[in-house]
Amino acid sequence: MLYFKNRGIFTVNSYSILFYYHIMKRDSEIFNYIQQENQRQLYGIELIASENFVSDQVMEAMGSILTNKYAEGLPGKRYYGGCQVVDEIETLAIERLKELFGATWANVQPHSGAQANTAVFSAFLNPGDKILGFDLSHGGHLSHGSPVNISGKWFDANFYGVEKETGRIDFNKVANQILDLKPKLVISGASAYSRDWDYKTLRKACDEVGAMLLADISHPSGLIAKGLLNDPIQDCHIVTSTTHKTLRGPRGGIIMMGNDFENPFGLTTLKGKTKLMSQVLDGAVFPGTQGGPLEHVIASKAVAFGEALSDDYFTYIKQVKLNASVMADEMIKKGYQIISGGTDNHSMLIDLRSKNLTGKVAEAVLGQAHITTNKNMVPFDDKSPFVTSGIRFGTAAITSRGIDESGMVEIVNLVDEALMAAEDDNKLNAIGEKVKSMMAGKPLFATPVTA
Ligand code: DSN
Repeated sequence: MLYFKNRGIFTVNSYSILFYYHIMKRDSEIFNYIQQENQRQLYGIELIASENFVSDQVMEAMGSILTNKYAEGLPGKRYYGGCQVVDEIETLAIERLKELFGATWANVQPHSGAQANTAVFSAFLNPGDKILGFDLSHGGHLSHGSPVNISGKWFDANFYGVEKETGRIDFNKVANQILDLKPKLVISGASAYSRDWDYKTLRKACDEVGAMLLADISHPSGLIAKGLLNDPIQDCHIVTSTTHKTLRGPRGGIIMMGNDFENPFGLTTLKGKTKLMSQVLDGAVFPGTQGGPLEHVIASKAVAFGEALSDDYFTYIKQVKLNASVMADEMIKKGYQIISGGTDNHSMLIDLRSKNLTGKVAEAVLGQAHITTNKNMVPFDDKSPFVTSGIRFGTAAITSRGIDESGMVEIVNLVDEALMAAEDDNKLNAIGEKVKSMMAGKPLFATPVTA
């Protein structure tokens, strides 16, 4: 039998209460805001696909005295003294991460997913080089070549998208695009794409033109780690990810390599030694694009990787996937149009045009009912990114709170009720009360315990 430990509704654990006590005495302004955010998180339904709730241990490591330590460099090769303890911590983080994904090499220092991607670009590209990524307006990510990001400003960014009829990427078409374009780097991965990726087809095309293949698995990394989606590690030259989405760690980034870590890259050095791709990447993180690593966050990443190696996490992430598929089915039953007709992962993108709603209105209406989401462009959208025709849902956070399939049916009913009451404040407030009572008493991080 599976049940969930409840550690009270004021906050997530006693450590946090201690933390609040100190901060209350020393800075009541900030304490009040943190308490307000604590209440918002506790009583709301969190459906933002890129968010999650971390365990007490993950949070404790992040709030630890490790924040005091400078450690530029890598374990055993630092530019500061006193790194003997953080060396052990960072090494453990790297080893756990490699075990989790079956990677051969890893760097755990990137401060975020966008930083991890920027390090990859700075390692292997020169300004003006051609890159090929998934179109932002079809569900891609800013750091994959958008003109407002360094990746689009410094490189010749080209894009692939989904098919209008299916809402899916046709990987054979992308392979042909790679053969025609001959980019230096191809990026797979998305912020709002609910289907799996064909890394093998992409790699074959990349090999034919000598392109490098990067998989940014920030969204589905937890599902990939546990074998619930295709594995990019051996097929892609490089894999980047955030650590705070389905992986349920602190906010941060990582870079990994599988088969290609010992590939030589670039010119031989003055001493006649050829650099390996992994060495070039290490140098691109520090000193290339970052200064001192955040060792408190690296410790917290290590804790999260340890959790993700456990059977409890496997139970959790399977439930995330099941909850998403139940949610998509229930939305479809209520007449909503899911891009690609469903989901293989934790997320879904919903085109609201058939309901005569914009993403902007839907986000605001659901917010009034304490259901947090984000508006999102849908493929071939006729509205601006500030309005959008779509909304994106994800189940990683709500599953951390202990919600199962029956809870997802209840949530879809509340979502639909709210969207259908878009201009009725009284009704939206009443739905908000139902949401509050549904979430009351559910801890942010509900640890599954097998009795
Ligand atoms: N902005 C994040 C997301 O919501 O998907 C990705 O960086």
